Amino acid sequence: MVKINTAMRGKLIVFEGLDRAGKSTQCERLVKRLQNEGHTVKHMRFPDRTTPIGQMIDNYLRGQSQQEDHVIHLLFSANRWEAAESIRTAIKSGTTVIIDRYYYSGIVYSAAKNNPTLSLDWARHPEIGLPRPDACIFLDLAAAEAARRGGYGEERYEKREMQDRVRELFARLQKLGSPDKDGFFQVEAGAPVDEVEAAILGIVKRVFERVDADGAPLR
Ligand code: DGP
Ligand code: NA
Ligand code: NA
Repeated sequence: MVKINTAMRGKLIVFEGLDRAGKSTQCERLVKRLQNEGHTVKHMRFPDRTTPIGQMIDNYLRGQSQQEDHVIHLLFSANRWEAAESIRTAIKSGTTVIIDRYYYSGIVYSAAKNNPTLSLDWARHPEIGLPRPDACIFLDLAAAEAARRGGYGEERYEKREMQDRVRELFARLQKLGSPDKDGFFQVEAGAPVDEVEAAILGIVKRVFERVDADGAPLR
């Protein structure tokens, strides 16, 4: 369904959304689908809890350690920077990279803490210069609906109030005119899984066509 052109660079596609919106399921489905069609695909997720910085983040999320708000923000960002070069290398070599969460989460989860010196604008700065996605697919789900999906887990941000603010901030980030505005796609994640998948495949197909026609390198 998504035409392969091996002479072309890979695409960078990011999934975003609230906890429980179905990102992991949809990422896995998309990765498998593209691989079945012959694409080379690298599946990543942030935070990447396997690196030393990622382990600090993991401890923080599981409530095993405390971190000052700005400090943890910069650690999350550093965890993406650790992978930046490998993302660029993969894309150049024709590998498509699909990522479960990226700097959009980085910005809104920190800004949602209502820390007076951690504004949305402040939060954006450490992310500037990271590879910019060809598409950010935002799986939109009301926090109440997310909570009905078997409830939240035990981790630090998995609470209703926090999720409401995160959703609001995702909307504000979009309105602010993010530099990736033309690549931001919202999908109604409350629909049945197969319908959500079909909507995503439609978007991905158009993104592949646009990037291949345009021929521009990753920004
Ligand atoms: P996940 O492994 O996708 O469930 O993500 C773990 C949690 O961390 C989730 O509540 C979202 C949050 N998160 C992801 N990236 C960032 C980030 O860069 N900064 C902050 N503050 N939170 C993040
Ligand atoms: Na989570
Ligand atoms: Na997930």
